[in-house]
Amino acid sequence: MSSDLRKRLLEAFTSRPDQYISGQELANVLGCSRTAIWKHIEELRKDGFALEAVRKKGYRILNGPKKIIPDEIRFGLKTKSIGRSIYYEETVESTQKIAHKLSIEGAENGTLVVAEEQLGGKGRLNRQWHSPKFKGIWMSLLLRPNIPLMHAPQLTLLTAVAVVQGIEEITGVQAQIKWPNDLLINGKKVTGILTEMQAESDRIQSVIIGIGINVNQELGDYPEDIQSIATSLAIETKEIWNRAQIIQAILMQIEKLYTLFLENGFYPIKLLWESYAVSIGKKVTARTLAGNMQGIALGITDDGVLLLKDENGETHHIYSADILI
Ligand code: BT5
Repeated sequence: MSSDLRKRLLEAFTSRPDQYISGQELANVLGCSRTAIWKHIEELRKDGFALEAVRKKGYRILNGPKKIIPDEIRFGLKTKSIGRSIYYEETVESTQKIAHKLSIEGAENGTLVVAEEQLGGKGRLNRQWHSPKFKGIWMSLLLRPNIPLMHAPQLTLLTAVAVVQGIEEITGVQAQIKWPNDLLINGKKVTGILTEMQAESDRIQSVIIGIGINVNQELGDYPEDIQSIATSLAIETKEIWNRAQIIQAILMQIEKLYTLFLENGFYPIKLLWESYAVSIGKKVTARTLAGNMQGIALGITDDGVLLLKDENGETHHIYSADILI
């Protein structure tokens, strides 16, 4: 389907919200046949747009793609384990919380929790993650890797690479990774990742990877305090995106990279990660719980730890911090 025609069709609808537009008028304005319009409308419907058709009046858009239908994620998903089992709910406190509960109940590796809205979405260090209804991808993936405890943070970096690749595949936009868990487009945050773990003595029971992706928000959808630091795929591309399709692309990438990781270790992931990293080679400030430290971000170790060279030439290992570029 011509994406240009689709875009213009959506523009025609969104410029006249609540109004009916006849098929003939749409065909005239967009310079195509009424059959082409009808086909595009069917495609949009398939993508979850609520489009109403009334005889003699025409078409009207009721709203953008609304719900994520779990079947839409499952359909055509070629993964073996990642996302084969999907737990979906419209409103939750946090998908992380549900995934933790499912983990205790013995949920299988690859189980995915998806919600339309989180009332208590979590960032790191108990910060809030703004998760408005129908606008983004709020999901948690449960993995049961047989790896040493200290390697678990590598899965955050692996996920960041997978999300960059999934987003790029669908939207054509390449986000950049800011160590350890932010994805940025034009310097603003489009995705945050939160990795939590359940472990017993030194054995990992499960790793729960929370992924929050801003997809169809407009700037006004954000609270004021994050408007200047956040962006969404829609803001950057001026298009509304089908979230199920993006989830599918990301799950495929996660499975590919996770298999590579289990077979060959972190090194191949590290190389990919570095190719998308924004902070490497730059002067940054690492804000850690122990205080701020300035220096040049040299790169990451084979374990995924950030290396920071301070002004005295001394190199520090940073395990956890917020990075200001
Ligand atoms: C993160 O924390 O970036 C991890 C976010 C993980 C969210 C997912 S959604 C699915 C799963 N379920 C959950 O409950 N959580 C995970 P951190 O690096 O600490 O960043 C948090 C900070 O980002 C906040 O203090 C705000 O400044 C900013 N922020 C909050 N909501 C945002 C949003 N929607 N977009 C961009 N920035 C946001």
